[in-house]
Amino acid sequence: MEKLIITAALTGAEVTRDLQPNLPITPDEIAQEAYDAYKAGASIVHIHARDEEGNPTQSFEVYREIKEKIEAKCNIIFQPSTGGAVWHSPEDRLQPVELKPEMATLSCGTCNFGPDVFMNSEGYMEKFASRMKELGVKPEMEIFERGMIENAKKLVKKGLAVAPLHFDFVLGVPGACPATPEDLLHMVKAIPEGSTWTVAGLGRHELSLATMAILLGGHVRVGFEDNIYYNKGQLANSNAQLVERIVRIANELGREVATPDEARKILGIGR
Ligand code: KMH
Ligand code: ZN
Repeated sequence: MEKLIITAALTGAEVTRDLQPNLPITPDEIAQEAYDAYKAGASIVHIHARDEEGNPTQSFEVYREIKEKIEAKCNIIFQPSTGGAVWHSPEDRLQPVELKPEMATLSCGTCNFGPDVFMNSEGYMEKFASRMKELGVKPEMEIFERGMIENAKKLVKKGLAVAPLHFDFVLGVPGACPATPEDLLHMVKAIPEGSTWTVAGLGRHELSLATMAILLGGHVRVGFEDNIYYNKGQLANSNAQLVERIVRIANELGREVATPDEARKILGIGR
């Protein structure tokens, strides 16, 4: 089995310091948290930037500062969000792609997102995909619902994305696909042969779906964006603490953990 790629989703757009006092917000805090996650075993960091008030921002400048600060510390793969927050415009969301990161997320359809709607029309998905292709940015296809896999395949068919694709199943968003083992299996069976995949189970589902992914040959995303707890009622101390647990489980189950360079090879980055 391929080595395990662990992504640390450090901040997200929805979590606040009131909910998780250890949430990294400033570029310095995010870079330090990325470095700690890297030392713990993460090979990708999924980044959401925040402005000086702590609100989500898709500012090119803030992402640039974060990217430079992380790169000064380690060679972890920098993966900015193009999902942003539900209220960001598509134009704003696309800004960090102009930094030409090795990877960026690409949400593959519209769904309910708690009380809100996370809008991803076909036209904008195509725009995001083609800009990423032009700049040589590997998209991570964010899948919140089963039909979104078909949207991702359509991007390949239209020549806007290149197979093999890398998918991230984000399961357990209120209003979208639940995070049961059966739901994950359904998703895994639906992606084209040769694809790679990771799973981000929300809240208490993070650990069970991560363990399934380790066993099934998939990859794992953990972090405060998806889950702020270590155990029921016990907040996590850091993103690194959540990464460390995945490394321990992988070791127990006999799955080796990938370094950033090994992750690059598995994902075909920089070929
Ligand atoms: N914050 C969500 C509305 C991504 O990063 O690409 C979208 C999101 C997806 O987090
Ligand atoms: Zn995100």
